[in-house]
Amino acid sequence: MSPAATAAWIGVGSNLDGPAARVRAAFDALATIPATDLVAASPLYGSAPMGPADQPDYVNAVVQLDTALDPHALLDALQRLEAEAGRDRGGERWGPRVLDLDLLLFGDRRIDDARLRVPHPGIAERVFVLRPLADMAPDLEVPGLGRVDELLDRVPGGGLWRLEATGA
Ligand code: A4P
Ligand code: MG
Repeated sequence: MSPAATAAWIGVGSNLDGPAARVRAAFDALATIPATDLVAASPLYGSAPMGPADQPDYVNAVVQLDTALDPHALLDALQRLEAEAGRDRGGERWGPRVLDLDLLLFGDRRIDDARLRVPHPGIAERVFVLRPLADMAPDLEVPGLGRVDELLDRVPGGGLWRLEATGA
């Protein structure tokens, strides 16, 4: 990747239609984004749903990319992959989905416009984001909020379990 590449961190979530396989397939799909390398993927975690409780448990993970795209072009690519996975954008807020790809961090950038907020606004409250992020980069600085391991210490730890490599 060129020297201009930026480290981008993506939250991956699914709670429908074979979620663990969906998350693993998303790792492969993320690796096909143009001008972008997949650097690392976290372990998979099971997690209790945030939002409406009458939906299946989630599988969550985090991926580190190295990208020469700008953040909005990367968001376009993520939304394309969600659509290809059969994501129906008409569902209720925080309702079930086959694939959710959130742009968590884009280098040390802070972005707040009509399409994109980075760091992702939920990052500091979500154990299913912070735990896998801490597996890969505990000392990473979340712009304006602090280190990943410190943020993780401050969120309730329940409702999250590590899945085995072969887990469903
Ligand atoms: N958008 C703005 N900033 C971003 C960003 N940093 N990354 C805009 C991605 N998108 C961003 O997103 C709505 C709009 O947000 C996009 O069009 C984009 O322009 P969406 O993915 O269509 O909507 P959504 O995902 O239904 O809503 P929202 O509020 O983003 O939900 P979240 O935060 O994605 O949460 N429980 C567990 N255990 N695990 C989960 O992964 N996920 C959700 C969804 C609910 N409960 C969960 C989990
Ligand atoms: Mg989302």
